[in-house]
Amino acid sequence: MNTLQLEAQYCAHNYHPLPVVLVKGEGAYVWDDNGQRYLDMMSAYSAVSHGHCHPRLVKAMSEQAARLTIVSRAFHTDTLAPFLQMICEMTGQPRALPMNTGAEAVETALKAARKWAYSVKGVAADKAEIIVCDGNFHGRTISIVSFSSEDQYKHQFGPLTPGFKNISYGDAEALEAAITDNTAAFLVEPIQGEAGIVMPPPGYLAKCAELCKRHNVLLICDEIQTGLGRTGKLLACEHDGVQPDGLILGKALGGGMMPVSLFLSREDVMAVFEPGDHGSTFGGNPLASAVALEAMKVLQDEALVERSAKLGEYMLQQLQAIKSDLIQEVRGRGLFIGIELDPQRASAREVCERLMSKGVLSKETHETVVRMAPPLVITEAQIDETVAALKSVLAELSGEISV
Ligand code: PXG
Repeated sequence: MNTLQLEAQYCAHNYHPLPVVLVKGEGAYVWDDNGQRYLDMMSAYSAVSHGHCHPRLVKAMSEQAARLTIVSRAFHTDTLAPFLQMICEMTGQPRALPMNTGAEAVETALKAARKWAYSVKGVAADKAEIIVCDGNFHGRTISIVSFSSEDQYKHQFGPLTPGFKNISYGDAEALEAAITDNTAAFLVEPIQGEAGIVMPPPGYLAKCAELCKRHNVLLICDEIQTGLGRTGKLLACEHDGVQPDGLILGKALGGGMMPVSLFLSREDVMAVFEPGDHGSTFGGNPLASAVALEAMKVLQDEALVERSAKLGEYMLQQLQAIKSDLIQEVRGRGLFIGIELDPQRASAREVCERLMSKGVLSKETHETVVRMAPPLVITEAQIDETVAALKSVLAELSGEISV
């Protein structure tokens, strides 16, 4: 049996991966089990922003792995505080609560918002509401899928968790109309990644921040995918000049080496957590903290945020210059780009399959969007290679492309 057959036999079928078996990665490249090299335009949905197997991160991880890995939070360790100090100073958030996966950090934010609503804002018991957006993606736990607008994410996973109110994304007036005295928080992605790199109108987040402030509602930004340089700023909310009351980070925080996530917040919000209220066996462990600290240093030392802004603009221009009637729109910010195809004429899955045969790995988001979110260490020449491969795929598919 080959690897694909073995996985098909033993693994739950909750994914539909492209038929490639990866065995090695370095920078923006990955290799399959036949020695074929690919450019990675996915970077694990932004988790591998530093590139694969970054030498400094491999070193930090192996050194820490040989020293101390997991002790739980029952004891202090010498790695957690320096990591949290650095990320708090970088983001301007006074305090952080460490978890592992993105969904856990989102759950942490929801718990913080509810407890803050009861203990600080004065909402009556069990009445707290959290406003979220249609098209959101915040993870896969029961509570989080309860407020997804995507049927498949919640179908037959009920009973669902109450206490959430959906509004349309990008509509600040809808937010104002949805706020009541019981509203604890507004949870939002500055750019919706899983919905297909959906960008709200300019100034949306700033308007939301103003409304939240006026109504004493917490603005919580899920920057698990958009944060840490992906959109050309350290945080995507900076494009709107917004400092959220709560911030959720994950993915690239772990340097592409391991799951590390955080909920960061204001003092009065984080103060709701007392010993025993919340936790995680692995959250903030020495291995994760050492790797994440080094990952943040690499981000600064290699100016990856600035690189994302510059190369993202270049890539967007190159992609927008492609003349193909299969493309409806190319949109994005920094190295976070979505290519929307005409659903009548092309399927994003097929484009991704053909890109793979030309040495470029990407993944469709819904049926119509091809994602381009490479490691931030990608070079201009590698972007050119990707754009050339895409042009050639589109030419094959339409038989009529002029550049
Ligand atoms: N928030 C956002 C904005 C995300 O993109 C999560 C939360 C959840 O993170 P975790 O670490 O719990 O997956 C994400 C995750 C998938 C999948 O296979 C998830 C994401 C992107 C693509 C696929 O569930 N984003």
